[in-house]
Amino acid sequence: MVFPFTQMTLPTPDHLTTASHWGVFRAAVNDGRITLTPAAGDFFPSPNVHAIEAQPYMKSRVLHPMVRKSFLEKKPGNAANRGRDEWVQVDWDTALNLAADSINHVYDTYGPSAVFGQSYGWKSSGAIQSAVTLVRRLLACRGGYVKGENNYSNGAMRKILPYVIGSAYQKPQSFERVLESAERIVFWSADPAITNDIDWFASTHGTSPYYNALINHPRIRTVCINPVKPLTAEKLGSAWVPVRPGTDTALMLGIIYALEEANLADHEFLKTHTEGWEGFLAYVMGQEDGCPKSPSWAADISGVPEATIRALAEDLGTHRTTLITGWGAQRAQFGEQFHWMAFTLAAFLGQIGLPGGGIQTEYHTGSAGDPATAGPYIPNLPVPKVPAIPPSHPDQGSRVIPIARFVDCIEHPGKVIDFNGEKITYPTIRLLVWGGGNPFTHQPDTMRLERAWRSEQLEATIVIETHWTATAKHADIVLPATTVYERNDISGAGEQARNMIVAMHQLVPPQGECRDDYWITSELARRIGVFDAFTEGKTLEDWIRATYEKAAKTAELSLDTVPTFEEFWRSGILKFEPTESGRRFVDFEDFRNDPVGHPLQTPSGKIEIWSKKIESYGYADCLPHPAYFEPSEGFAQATKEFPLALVAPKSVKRLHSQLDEYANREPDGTQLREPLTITRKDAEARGIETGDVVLVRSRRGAALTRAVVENTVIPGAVVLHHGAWFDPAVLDGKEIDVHGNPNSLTQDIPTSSLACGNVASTANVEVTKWVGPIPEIRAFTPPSASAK
Ligand SMILES: Nc1nc2c(c(=O)[nH]1)N[C@H]1C(S)=C(S)[C@@H](COP(=O)(O)OP(=O)(O)OC[C@H]3O[C@@H](n4cnc5c(=O)[nH]c(N)nc54)[C@H](O)[C@@H]3O)O[C@H]1N2
Ligand SMILES: Nc1nc2c(c(=O)[nH]1)N[C@H]1C(S)=C(S)[C@@H](COP(=O)(O)OP(=O)(O)OC[C@H]3O[C@@H](n4cnc5c(=O)[nH]c(N)nc54)[C@H](O)[C@@H]3O)O[C@H]1N2
Ligand SMILES: [Mo]
Repeated sequence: MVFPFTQMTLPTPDHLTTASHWGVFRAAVNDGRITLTPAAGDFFPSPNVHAIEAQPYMKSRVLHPMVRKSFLEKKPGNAANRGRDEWVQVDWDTALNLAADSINHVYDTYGPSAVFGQSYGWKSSGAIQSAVTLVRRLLACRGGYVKGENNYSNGAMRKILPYVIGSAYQKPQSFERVLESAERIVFWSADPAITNDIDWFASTHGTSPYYNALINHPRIRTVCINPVKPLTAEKLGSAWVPVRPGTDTALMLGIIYALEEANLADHEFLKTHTEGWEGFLAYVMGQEDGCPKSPSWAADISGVPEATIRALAEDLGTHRTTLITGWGAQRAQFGEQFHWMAFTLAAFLGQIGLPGGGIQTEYHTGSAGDPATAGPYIPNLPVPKVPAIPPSHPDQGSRVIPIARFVDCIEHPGKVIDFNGEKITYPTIRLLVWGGGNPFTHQPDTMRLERAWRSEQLEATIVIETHWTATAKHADIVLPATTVYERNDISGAGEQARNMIVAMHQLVPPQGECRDDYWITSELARRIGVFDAFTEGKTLEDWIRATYEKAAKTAELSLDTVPTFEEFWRSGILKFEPTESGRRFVDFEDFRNDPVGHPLQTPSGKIEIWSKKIESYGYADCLPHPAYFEPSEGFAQATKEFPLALVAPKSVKRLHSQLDEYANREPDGTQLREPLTITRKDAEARGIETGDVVLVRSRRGAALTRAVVENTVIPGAVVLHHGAWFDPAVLDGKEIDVHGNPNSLTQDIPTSSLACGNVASTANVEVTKWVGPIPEIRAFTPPSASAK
């Protein structure tokens, strides 16, 4: 079996170059060992370089096509055994034919409404070999699939902002302008020192010089409002205001109330640039519900002392203030309220549209704030649009579901839910195809996902993976993909600023029998009868060249000379400098100066603090104005059985689950469990010390972790970072995760009827010292397999 286009006529590179989410690198290879050196222009190289270099060689690599034993014997083969069956190593033809048969069978019998094909996930850098895009393109060519709308990153924010500012995305202000003019910067639920390590394309860490300039800055004072002491606070020496998770909107309301009391609210700005602020103020003052949202009310809920709330109002209200909002607080029940209330607070401060003032909703990731260049966008292969499912189809349901509801959808075909003003009917899902994503890491309530994944309704679960993640271990068929270091590709660098185009050179040969994502999906396309549509007759090399040549046309507008493809491929990097307009950009500047001439794309043309559109939906969980809602779990819901609140933020050592094999690895190779941060007070009450193996339980599941006793979280809350691999084991007849994946504990509920986003914290837990025998960590051990 050979791919028809095998010619490899790419020019020989002068420098080996590669790109990953963590950076752009020059590479050297000695005896198969990769050494990566951050490319010139990377201001703050990732601390994770050594783990990245080891990626192709990790113990957890998938090296051969594998099929679950009972699936191979008879499809779907005891679906309840997914994740605990034996494995059979097969040849590529057998694996591809089996996968193609399953795909064909589901399409021919039920149609595209039975296929969940969103394949959500952070795959690897590289425009052409983006596994998630290739899976979608493949299934679109076969007739379409059920799409997952929205995302796990900022689902609540992206759905609420169009109602508030008329756009889901806010173009970031140039950091130059912030540095020139700001006096206060509030990092609210934002920890850019951690989250700016990566980039959807490849990070150049372009904002690190600006962050460095904030250390001991003579004019700018920084504050971090967060249940967890952020690394950013440590690096910048910021004040840390610990807040109870899920209570920020109460805190913001308290600040707004205090601004009003102190005559510091900018009523002129509210009158000219916002809609519905008076109705909202009635809610703040308690005229709507009899409850004034005073600083003392806010203090009781948020745990932030009343005096601090008043001091914050006074300080922010009398200085040029930028609010930098991260996304952690919106990945929670009622998460929509966080950014709506933050914009409302910024409007009360009246500085939106001023340099160094207002609010930045993207700053903590993708190095937003790095002044924009005129560099081209490097797109993935297109996913063709497909016609709607014929209405008469027996499996008919909505073609699009909110992405984070996919488990609910598998469990409840035909169920009707609210979603952003519409009604969605769940289709009957019978096939999952996943490449480049890890639902056993991203979906809340992993054990509920596992139960749904084991349903007989699913005829097949096909996973294209580089590593034996929990998702791969739960598949029927696993197709082994090369890592970026084993193949060629092309990438942009600098998600927001578009600083570079990077040639991604193959550094080492494929491990085992691994094949490129483009090869795997092309071979599947051949077997499901869509090869020509899928490949358009192009080899990988043709796509790389075509992508560059299209980008070069845009590059011609800003560069004196644009290298030919051959020159680019040999040199590896094409760089773009910030433009003058990029360096001077201030968001909402035109709107501020002339709200009538430059209206926002909202119904009123202004910032909507009261949305008639949302009012028309009549949702109980998203009112016409931003509000505080008490979450179903958290501080206010502490019980004797589950007294603590969980926070599950990003880890400095991983990108989600990626690199986890190296995140808790001792120099001698010993694997440790994921650390759980608990305060001294809470640890002492439980007889727990640093290094103890501790069990964390919630109403949904349990995980074994390693205690770190430290006062870096608000007392009453514990921290378990996102991304430890789910590692289930049955102990005393009950399944527990023995490695520390936080989603073993979280709730799979929608943020609200509006965004139906995912919830990553909003969970009560209890922590106890583990006294039983300590189970082995098997997360990174590939399953053993018999040969066919
Ligand atoms: N509790 C909690 N849950 C969360 C979050 C949280 O903070 N807390 N964060 C949420 C967020 S913001 C997100 S975006 C999601 C992230 O969820 P995901 O994006 O699903 O997580 P990743 O671990 O990045 O998964 C990417 C997978 O792609 C695989 N992969 C990498 N390169 C390749 C390749 O070249 N080919 C193929 N075929 N596969 C490849 C990797 O091995 C990995 O398993 O998680 C969400 N879930
Ligand atoms: N190193 C690294 N960087 C990453 C990622 C990664 O996995 N690793 N993932 C990338 C991705 S896909 C995304 S979407 C972005 C996500 O970026 P974010 O969503 O901003 O990152 P998180 O760490 O989930 O949350 C940010 C902060 O919110 C805090 N927080 C949690 N709950 C609350 C709350 O109720 N109130 C307040 N005030 N704060 C709260 C957390 O403690 C954390 O410090 O990061 C990106 N960058
Ligand atoms: Mo994300």
